[in-house]
Formats: sequence, C-alpha cells, structure tokens
Amino acid sequence: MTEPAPPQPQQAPVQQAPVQRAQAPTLRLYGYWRSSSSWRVRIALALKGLDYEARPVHLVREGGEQHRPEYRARNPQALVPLLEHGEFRLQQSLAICEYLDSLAPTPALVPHAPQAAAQVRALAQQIACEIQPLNNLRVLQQLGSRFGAGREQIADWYRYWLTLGFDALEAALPAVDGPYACGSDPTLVDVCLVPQMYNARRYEADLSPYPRLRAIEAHCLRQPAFADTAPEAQPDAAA
Ligand SMILES: N[C@@H](CCC(=O)N[C@@H](CS)C(=O)NCC(=O)O)C(=O)O
Repeated sequence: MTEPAPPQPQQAPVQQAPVQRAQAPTLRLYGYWRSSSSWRVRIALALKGLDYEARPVHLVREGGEQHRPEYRARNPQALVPLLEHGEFRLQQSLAICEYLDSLAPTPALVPHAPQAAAQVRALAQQIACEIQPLNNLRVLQQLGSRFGAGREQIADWYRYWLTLGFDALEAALPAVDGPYACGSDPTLVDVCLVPQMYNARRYEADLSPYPRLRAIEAHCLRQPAFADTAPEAQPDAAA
C-alpha cells in the first residue's frame, strides 16, 4: 500500500504585483497646415502609424505665431515643424523623420544599407536643403520688404529655384521601377518630394518636364499616409 501523501502546507495565493507600464510620452507636433516641412513629418508619422497631438502654429496670422516669445522659447529658429516627445524637443524635419525611424523602424524611411541610406539622404537634401530654403516664407517676405519685389517677381524667384532643383532631381533619381522614388517602399525622398510638388503647384510651376516626379507623386497621393496628411485635410486649414 502506498503511504498517503503528507498534507502540503497551505500556499498563500501569489499576489500579482500590478504591472507597471511605462506611459509612453506623447508626441506633439507644432506645425502649419501649408508648411511643406511640417507635411513631411505628418507623412512620416502616418507611415509609421504613430499618434500625435497637433499644435498648430499659424505662420501668417498677426505677423506669424512662429515669432511669438512663447514659441521662440520652444524653438529659437522660429520655424515649424517642432516635435516634442515628453521633455525631448527636436527641430528640423529630416532629423525628426530619422528620430521617428528610430522610434518605429518600419517602414524605414532611411534604408539600412550604407550606400542606399546615403543615396536617400542626398536626394532628400536636394529638396530640403537646395529648394525649400530659398523659397521659404521668410525669404519671400524679404524679397518684398527689402527689395520691393512684387507678387509676380516673387513667384518668378520661386519658380527659378524650383526648376533648377527639379531638373537636377529628375535626372538624379535612380533608374528603378518604383513606384516610389527609390523602389518599392516609401523613403525620405518621397516624404520630401510630395509636399514640394504641392508647393510647386501653388506657384503654378510647369511640371510637364518632370514625368518621373509626377508619377511618384501620383502614386504617393493614392496612399492614405500621404493623402490623409495633405494640407487641406488638416484641421487648422480652416483657421
Ligand atoms: N530646414 C527646416 C525648414 C523649416 C521651415 O523652413 N519651415 C517653414 C515652413 S515650411 C517655416 O516655419 N517658415 C516660417 C517663416 O519663414 O517665417 C526643416 O526641414 O524643418
């Protein structure tokens, strides 16, 4: 006969410690609906499925809210976009997009392979460093206030720099099947190109010499991450 098992000491029920979930800090984007640099960041956030709080900064009303002391305290450059992530603050849209890449690596806006990454950065900078800064609001305003340029002269200036930049970009884009600028996935190049095309249309630039740029734009605008973040779809567009 087998011995009956000795009574087991009563085990106290294990107390489940409450799970301490770190509250992910909110992403806050200071931007303006019609700012191309802000749209870049909105596209990046949407591609990565990241939620954020939008903080509109009206660039025109009352001389521009970007010049207010409370905004300058956040961003001494007095430009949008500005991203806040908890206590962390970051300006410059390309740096912001790369930061978002590190928070949410898929899709990678900058590829991992060194040459592909360098190529993407170079093409994106052709837009972000060589076209947009010459046509930024404060530059166009200076042409008027400092040199007396009229509306048509300013538009002519805009189109001059845009054409120079787009000619080079159309020629420089890698010969890939697409549908995006650098192949089958969106990158920082598409993120910069689509808002710049929107601006070009505002200034009635002739886009017929750029079939490749137009095809990339058309494809991107069929994707929700690009279409839903477009200027006119922003709540502050009505303000
Ligand atoms: N290189 C900056 C450019 C930022 C920039 O120029 N933002 C424009 C709107 S697209 C702006 O805030 N302009 C205000 C002004 O000119 O006063 C970036 O990529 O974030």
